Amino acid sequence: MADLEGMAVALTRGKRDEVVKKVQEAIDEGVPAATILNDGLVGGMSVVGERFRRNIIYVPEVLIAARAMQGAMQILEPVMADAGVERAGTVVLGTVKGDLHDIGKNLVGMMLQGGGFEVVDLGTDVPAEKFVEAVKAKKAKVIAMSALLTTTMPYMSKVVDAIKADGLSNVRTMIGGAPVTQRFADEIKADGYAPDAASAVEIAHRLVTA
Ligand code: B1M
Repeated sequence: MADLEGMAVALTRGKRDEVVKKVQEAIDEGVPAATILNDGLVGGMSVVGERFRRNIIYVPEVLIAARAMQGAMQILEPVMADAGVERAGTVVLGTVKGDLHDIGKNLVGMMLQGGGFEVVDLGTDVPAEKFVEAVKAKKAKVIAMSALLTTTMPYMSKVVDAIKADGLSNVRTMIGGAPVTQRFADEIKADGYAPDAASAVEIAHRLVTA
């Protein structure tokens, strides 16, 4: 019988091969892809996110769990596409122009993927036009921006303004990164701010359902 609980536990421990094996067994037994995703993988990644937020585990453990999640998604994604499983939404993610820091941004991307989102990662040094193009091309609901430098933070407001100038009123923006604060998010009229990767998932869910 499919072991979704064991899958979630193996994911929290970053046991990639075990997670992939359990996902394959569940697929072979005909467990719906949405059940595997939500009850097994997303459940496991939520635990990882919560432990990370409470400083019970740190960046390396999250990266190892995320690697296991990615391995599982490689075999689950085609099944999900065939079954027409809806993702929580699409998030366009990137570190803003002038900024090359991507470790935190990558963690956010992995946690969002673990939270059921499709993530379009534009990488680092991303100009406003590229965010706008991607959000249109992918019909994304959320743009998530990262900045690690006090000198690149202000660029986030250019992206927020570009979204508004393009009339994309249904697209929500969220920001994060070490120097970024809720106060700054309010100042530039971003729709959300997340202090860490785990909270980014909660904020993204809130923004897509708002
Ligand atoms: Co740079 N760097 N760096 N750096 N670097 C900092 C940020 C700095 C604080 C170091 C220092 O001086 N103490 C400083 C910034 C000072 C400032 O602006 N006030 C700095 C500087 C000055 C620079 C250069 C200018 C140095 C130089 O060349 N003179 C240069 C700039 C290059 C550029 O971007 N144009 C530079 C270069 C680099 C490296 C290339 C060497 C390397 C980056 C490698 C890479 O990312 N691939 C690097 C690194 C590693 C750091 C430090 C040491 C670590 C950053 C990191 O990865 N943290 C950093 C000092 C520090 O923070 N202790 C520093 C771990 C990561 C998990 O945390 O990114 O904060 P973080 O992400 C968190 C949250 O912030 C949040 O979630 C993550 C997980 O919880 N989060 C989001 C992040 N993005 C989010 C988005 C969200 C939500 C949450 O929603 C959308």
